[in-house]
Amino acid sequence: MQYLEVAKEAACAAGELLRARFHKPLTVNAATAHDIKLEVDVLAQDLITKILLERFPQHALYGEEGIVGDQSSDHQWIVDPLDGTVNFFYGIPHFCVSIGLRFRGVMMTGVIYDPIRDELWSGEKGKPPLLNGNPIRVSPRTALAQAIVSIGLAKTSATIEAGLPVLEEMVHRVRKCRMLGSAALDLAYVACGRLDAYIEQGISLWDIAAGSLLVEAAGGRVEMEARSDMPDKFRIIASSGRLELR
Ligand code: LIP
Repeated sequence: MQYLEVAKEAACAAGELLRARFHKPLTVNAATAHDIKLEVDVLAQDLITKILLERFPQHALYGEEGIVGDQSSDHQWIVDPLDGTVNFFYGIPHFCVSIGLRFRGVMMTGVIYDPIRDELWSGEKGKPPLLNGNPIRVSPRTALAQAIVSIGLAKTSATIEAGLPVLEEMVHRVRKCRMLGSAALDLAYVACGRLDAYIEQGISLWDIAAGSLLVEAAGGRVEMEARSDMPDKFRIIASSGRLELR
């Protein structure tokens, strides 16, 4: 319980920092064809690291903006301080903070906070997850033709090439495909039944760790596979578990 409460505290504090800097002048640390790295990502991760590791100094942290501590520690926090960075940069109010805790390799705790809609998803392994304190479940829909599926293409031409055939196939089989730009919010939306599935071909652990725990705790299914051709990247299919996606 204490880990969940501290994770929520850290997510809300980082969310407050992001909200205060949204629509304000931003420092760009790096920009590539399909990605942008912002200084605010680093500031948010520093704040999260301070809150988590001051409370649990023996824990490690593995984040998009860097790692802290011995990654072979029993407890490892997996953090994306700003998921949906490109949305944030363009003023699109769809981004979040994602914080997960892994104990000896198993996800135990997950928190995702959308500071614009003030929506906080929280969950622990084996317990019903919550959205702003209310229990959530995955979608009851069983027909693919009625499903809404979010597809991510990530950040490189290799991940785009890997994802386009999935989009091309899915767009004809489901009611609607969406590309929302935040893997963590996609997973949170699957966990509470807004989306029926989320699929991405080359995504990082910090984007999907907390959300994967929430989807499974909400009764859904998560298939995650490390890509041998893309270091530290995963292929993920997260869904309600009620659809024939293959
Ligand atoms: C984003 C993911 C999204 C993916 C983007 C990017 P970031 O994470 O949430 O699913 O398609 O390319 O990876 O960079 O905003 O933390």
